[in-house]
Amino acid sequence: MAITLPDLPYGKGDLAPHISEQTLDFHYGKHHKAYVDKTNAAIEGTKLADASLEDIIRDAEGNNQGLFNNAAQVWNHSFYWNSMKPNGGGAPSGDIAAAIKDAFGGYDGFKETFAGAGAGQFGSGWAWLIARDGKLEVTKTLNAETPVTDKSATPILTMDVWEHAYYLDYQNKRPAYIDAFLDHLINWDFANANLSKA
Ligand code: MN3
Repeated sequence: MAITLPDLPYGKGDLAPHISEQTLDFHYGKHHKAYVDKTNAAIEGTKLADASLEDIIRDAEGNNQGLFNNAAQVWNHSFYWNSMKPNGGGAPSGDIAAAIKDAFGGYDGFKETFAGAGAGQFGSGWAWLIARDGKLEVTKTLNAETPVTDKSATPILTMDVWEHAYYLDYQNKRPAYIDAFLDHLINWDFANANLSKA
């Protein structure tokens, strides 16, 4: 049972003008697909050939860096696509709004902390909103690293800050991409669904 490239939860042009169709052509159609293909090539004929993506990531961590990088990037990108939706962003509603108020004092405090994590990740990586012990936290990870390997964390949202996520649309201006993600793209329905499992 090979790992499959999941369908995007919206059309490739549906996040424009904040993320262009051209960016999704490359980011989903080339980068994400390549991570899927390389993961499948690495597990074929091994004990992990029929394992779930999460089990592949946990097995490869600290043990097979090449497989870990590709498998974790498959998971991280699928989670990232679902962390966005057309006409998303802005202040949240539902249980996530109360949890954000509890952890960050309110939406403005969350924005500042999350944007700081994204802008402050030197080089390639990810900014995350996670739940741990019933409370929200913002974290950042380097390269392919993922909270999937952190047993006490439940991922709520993620933002890709690798240059390939924003360079075609924003060139070197990562903070402009982060602002667009926060103001126009965050899928709070997905965050609420993840929070309910934490
Ligand atoms: Mn990416």
